[in-house]
Amino acid sequence: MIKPDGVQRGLVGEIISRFEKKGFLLKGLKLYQCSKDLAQEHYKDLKDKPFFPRLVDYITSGPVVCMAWEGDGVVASARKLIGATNPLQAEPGTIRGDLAVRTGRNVVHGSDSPDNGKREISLWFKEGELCQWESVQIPWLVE
Ligand code: IDP
Ligand code: MG
Repeated sequence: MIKPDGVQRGLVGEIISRFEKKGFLLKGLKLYQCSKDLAQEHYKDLKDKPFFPRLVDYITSGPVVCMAWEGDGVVASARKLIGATNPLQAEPGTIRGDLAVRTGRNVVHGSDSPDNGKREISLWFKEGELCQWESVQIPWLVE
């Protein structure tokens, strides 16, 4: 997901492009302004953290871009492309390492496990919003 700061800062194309160029397949995409309930549910594992209310305010502060990406090892690989939670510790070359400076404005979210990926897709996308299609690039990406 591209967070509201990524949308406001005009980074949508840049961020989508990094996942596309890597070779993952875009199966779902939408601009979406989420409710506090959805933000709280999405981040429920962090509900006891002191920054939780600010996190919910941040994620609901403007539209986000919801994305569903498919590919071998996509969850772990996307986390590497995204970089460390604190952008000042994220490696150069990662999205957060290149494009952000604060943990509380780190421009992008990525699911931390395949199970959470499924959970988050079902939270953020409705039935029928994902597209099933096969890329003509597959034989050039996978031997
Ligand atoms: P992740 O996004 O790298 O998976 P998590 O620990 O799951 O990191 O935290 C979720 C989000 O909560 C972070 O991306 C960041 O926006 C916010 N967050 C995490 N730790 C802090 C903090 O110490 N201060 C403010 N915001 C934080
Ligand atoms: Mg996380």
